[in-house]
Amino acid sequence: QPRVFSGVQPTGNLHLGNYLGAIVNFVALQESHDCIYCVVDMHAITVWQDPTELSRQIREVTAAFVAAGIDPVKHIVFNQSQVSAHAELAWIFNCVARIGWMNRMTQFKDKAGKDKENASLGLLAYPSLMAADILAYKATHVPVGEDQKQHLELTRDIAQKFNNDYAASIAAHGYGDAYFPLTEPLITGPATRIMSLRDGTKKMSKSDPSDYSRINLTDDADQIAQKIRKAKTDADALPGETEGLKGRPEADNLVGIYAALSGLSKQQVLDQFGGQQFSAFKPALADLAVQKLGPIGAEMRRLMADPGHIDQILASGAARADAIARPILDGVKDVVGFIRRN
Ligand code: AQP
Repeated sequence: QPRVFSGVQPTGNLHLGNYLGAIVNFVALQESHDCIYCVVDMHAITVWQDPTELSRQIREVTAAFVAAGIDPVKHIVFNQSQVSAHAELAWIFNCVARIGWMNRMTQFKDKAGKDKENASLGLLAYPSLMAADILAYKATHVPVGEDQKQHLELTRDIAQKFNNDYAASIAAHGYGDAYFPLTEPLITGPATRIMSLRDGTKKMSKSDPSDYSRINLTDDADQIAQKIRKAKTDADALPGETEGLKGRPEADNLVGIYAALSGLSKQQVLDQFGGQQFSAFKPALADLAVQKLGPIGAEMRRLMADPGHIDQILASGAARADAIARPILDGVKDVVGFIRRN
C-alpha cells in the first residue's frame, strides 16, 4: 500500500518555494495515495524559536495546508511533537546512523555556519529525526523540494542499515528480509527549486533576512506586486527559447515561477513573452501570482481567526497518526530486543 509522508517546518513565513516545491504536490497526491502531512515542530527547535511565535507558526502552517486544498479528514494533518513515536524512533536511528553521515549533510554545514561546535546537537541529528518521521509510518513516497534530496538518501541509508544490522531478528520476528521500505523521493513538477527574488543563485528561504527575497503566502496583492516589481533582473529582453535562459538565473527563475503558477511549460511562457522586456513581463507575473495566491492567503487568515478549530484538526490528525505509528514502533522495539508492556 503506497503511503505518502512529508513535513514542513513552522520556522517562519511560508513562501512561494514551499508552496510550489512541496504543498502543490501534497495536494495532488491526495487523489491517489493515503497521505500524512506533518508540521515538524521538533525539527524547528534545532535552531532556537520564540515559544509564542512557534505556537502561532504551527497553526499558520496547518492553515496553509488546509487553505491550499489538503483535506484533513480524508488524510492526516498533525504536528510532530504530539506523536511520540517520532522521538522514540529517532533515538534508535541515532544509534544506527553514523556521525560521519551527518557531518556530510550540506544543510547542516549551511545552517551551522563556521561555528559548528556551537550548533545544537539536534541540528546535526536532524536527518535522523527526518528518517524517523517517514519510517514511523513505513511511508513509501516523500514529496519534497530539491534541497531535501540528500536527506532522503540518508533516510534510505538508515533504513537499509537497520534492515542489515537486525536482519536475523527481523526474520525471527516474522517480518521477512526487511523491516523498513526504501522510501522514494518525489521531486517532481516544474518548480522543485524556486530561487530568491534578490539573488537567482540562492534558494528562496524562510530564513533569508530580506522579506523582498520571497513571496509569502500571507502577502497581500500590493506586497506581491511590489516584490515582483523590485525583483532583481538583468537588462536584456526575455529570450524566445529556453536555451536563452542559461546563465541568466534571475530570468530563469521568474519564467519558472510563471510556468509553475500557470501550468504551462517554460517554453510556452517564452512563446508568449519572448522578446519582451521585464517591464512588460513583471506585471503579468504579478497578476498571475495574486490570482493564484490571493485566495489561499485569504483562506489562511480566515482559518487563523479560529485557533481552536486548527488545534482540533491537529489533535484528530495526531490521534490517527499515532494509531498507525504505534504498532510499527512496537515492531521495532521487538526487533531491537527491548522489553515492552503490552
Ligand atoms: N526555494 C524552494 N524551492 C522549492 N522547494 C522548496 N522548499 C523549501 N524551499 C524551497 C521545500 O518546502 C518544503 C518545506 O521546507 P521546510 O520548511 O521543511 O524547510 P526548508 O527547506 O529548510 O525551508 P526554507 O524555506 O529554506 O527554510 P529555512 O530558511 O529555515 O531553511 C520542503 O519539501 C522543501 O524541499
